[in-house]
Amino acid sequence: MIMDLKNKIISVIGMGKTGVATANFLSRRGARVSIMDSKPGDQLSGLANQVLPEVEAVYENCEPLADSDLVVISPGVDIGSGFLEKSRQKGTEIISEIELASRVNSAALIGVTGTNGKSTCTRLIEEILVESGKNVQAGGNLGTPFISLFDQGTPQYRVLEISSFQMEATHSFHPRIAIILNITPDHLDRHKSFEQYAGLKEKIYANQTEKDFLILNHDDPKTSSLGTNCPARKIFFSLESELETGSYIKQEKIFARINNFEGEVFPLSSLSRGLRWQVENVLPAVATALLLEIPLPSIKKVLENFKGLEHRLEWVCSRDGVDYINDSKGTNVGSACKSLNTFDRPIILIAGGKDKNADFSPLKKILKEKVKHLVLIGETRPKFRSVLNGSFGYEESDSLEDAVRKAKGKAEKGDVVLFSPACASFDMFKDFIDRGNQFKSIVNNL
Ligand code: UMA
Repeated sequence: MIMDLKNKIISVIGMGKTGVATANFLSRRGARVSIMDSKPGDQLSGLANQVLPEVEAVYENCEPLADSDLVVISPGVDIGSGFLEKSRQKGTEIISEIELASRVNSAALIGVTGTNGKSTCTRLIEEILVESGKNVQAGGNLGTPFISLFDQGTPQYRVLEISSFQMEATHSFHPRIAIILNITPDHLDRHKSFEQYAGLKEKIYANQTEKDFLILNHDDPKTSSLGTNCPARKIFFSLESELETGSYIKQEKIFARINNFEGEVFPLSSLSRGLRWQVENVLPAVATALLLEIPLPSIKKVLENFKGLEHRLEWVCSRDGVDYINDSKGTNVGSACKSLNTFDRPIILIAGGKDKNADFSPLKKILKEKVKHLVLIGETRPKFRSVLNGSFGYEESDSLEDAVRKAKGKAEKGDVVLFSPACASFDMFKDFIDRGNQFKSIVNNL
């Protein structure tokens, strides 16, 4: 569904990565584009300088132009925002950048969604396809907006990490292979309920047909039962059960039964250090590769050498026999629980940050099972205090540096110091990247 953009009046909301790429894309195709942001120009990142001169930039006001033919919103813009009301009332179409890109895209899409593990799975699929000689691009929530990929030519495959934010105002997204890794509560400060959040994740397969594939986590009760009305072929992955169709773990090895392949893929002991703690995200990538008939040697080579992603269960260093792990991307409770479950050794956990209206109570049980000592930082300290309500001891710190020192003080040889905040970062840091980098720098200077 290629759109006729010539001379169309289009308002793009948000002057971040997505908005700037979208505005320039539309302008190059002949649209009359305005880009607006709620912030003043001097508070925006340098990206605003990359807006083409033909595009009108509006600051401190993100209301679309009254005569807009189309409004395109960035992922950070809530579809329910008051400043979109007049456009809604007028019946102006409001779409996401993912929707716009979907209407233009002609490459086969692989879409990866879920609450946790999306980035690792996306990158892994990209690397396996590249290794086997395929022409492939990766992007989406990962960092490079989908719309930016069109500047890099048309590949055979586009592998996209898709967030719940990006699925608001998206209708045409149609991946040939859709993957849902897991669904646990997150972003409940933006979405009204867990059901609404989960519904946005489920939209990933809304347009799939019997020619497509839907890969689901067999071990996650929320995802294993999805897709009953979806005509795509369902493929499962599991850490716990041997599957008739899908990828799974048996006797410490990855096995698969997919297409014409049946048998062992790879021993867990040979997985790269970056993947050893991410097996759950490796299985759907293996399933995707086998569905696309990628030869086994290419899969094995990537599984052996994959570096892992920064800020996701990232090993920083060992000091006095204690491993320090940066999991700053652990921005929700489900992610922190997964990370805690990864280790079979005593854990000193540093957690806390900015609240996303999360329910912390699922942490209570796992803290008792896995955590030797807890150090809390950030804005959520009072909330943790009331949830734990004396059931679990902890220390508090006003700074990350102090928290790391307190954690070090409690750690003994063989322990893990895990920084997995379970919260957003914006109370004390620019973003989760800044937070992870500060953690690494503090640890490296211990
Ligand atoms: N803005 C407004 N009005 C609003 C909201 C935002 O004007 O109501 C403006 C802000 O002032 C800012 C700009 O919009 O200048 C930012 O837009 P944005 O938040 O959409 O950020 P982008 O730079 O375009 O980055 C987005 C994703 N950001 C979010 O989803 C919040 C990036 O995901 C993604 O990598 C990028 O597009 C490329 O696709 C980040 C993220 O935190 C990493 N994602 C969440 C997560 O992973 O948990 C979903």
